[in-house]
Amino acid sequence: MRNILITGASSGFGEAIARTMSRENGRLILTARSEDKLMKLCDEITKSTNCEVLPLVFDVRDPEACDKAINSIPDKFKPIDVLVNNAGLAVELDPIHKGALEDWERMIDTNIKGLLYVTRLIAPMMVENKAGHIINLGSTASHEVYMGGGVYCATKHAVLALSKAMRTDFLPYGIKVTMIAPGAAETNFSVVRFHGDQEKADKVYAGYDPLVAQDIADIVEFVLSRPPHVCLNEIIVTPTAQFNGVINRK
Ligand code: NDP
Ligand code: 8X3
Repeated sequence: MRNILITGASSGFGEAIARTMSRENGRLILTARSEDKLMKLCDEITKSTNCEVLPLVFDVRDPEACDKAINSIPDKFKPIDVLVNNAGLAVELDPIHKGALEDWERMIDTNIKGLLYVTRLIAPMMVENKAGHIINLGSTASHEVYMGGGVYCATKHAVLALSKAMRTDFLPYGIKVTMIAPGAAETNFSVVRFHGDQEKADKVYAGYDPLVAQDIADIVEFVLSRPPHVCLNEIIVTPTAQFNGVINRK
């Protein structure tokens, strides 16, 4: 029975990963800021599976809140076997000379610093246990840069660097690290990027079949089903109509 902690479980990939992994009937720790959405998901999983669920409401950008939340996890949900660092976002599509500091800080603080804060609290349990698996959500933006996406792409390049760093640092302890790098997926991602403008968000996915959250959840399930001697270091997945974040059929 595995203990799995998923950040950003209130929406999109995180929510789909939570539903999929709940079929294992293990224990899930689901985190996000949106308490209502998180509680609704936890209730649903509790009613429909034998999985035990612990909701933790906190902002990954706040190191003290991360500390308090992770330290509140009851022993029953420990050791944490799997950490899915999924919480993240893009804000706007501005060229660097027009970028708003506030947007840059939201992306850098969530996608890089938040991922580090959470990992720093969970990884010692894995090191002590000499086992564990960390899955980081990178992106095709971990490899390419597109117009207006500079700071978001920089944060996802950082996730690639940190995934490699974790893999090397944790190698002596038998901890697996996998970075999943999706291309365009229709979740709440673009709605958040464009401050709730659904029409603008819809245009991102018009004219082709984007990935959906379940595609990523299926990959996580596959990654977590490999035998102990196999570590998938990185998986790049795009819609068939997209080669990477720059070249697509649209
Ligand atoms: P969603 O907007 O649907 O979900 C993002 C999740 O992250 C939400 O649960 C949100 O919860 C959580 N989150 C955001 N900011 C914070 C924060 N400060 N503290 C805690 N939780 C936070 O987007 P996706 O599911 O698409 O994105 C998930 C990850 O996948 C992100 O890292 C994204 O960069 C990456 N990705 C997305 C792609 C796409 O095209 N959709 C492609 C490649 C990668 P709440 O707001 O409740 O806190
Ligand atoms: C999200 C996909 O293409 O918007 O990481 O960067 S993209």
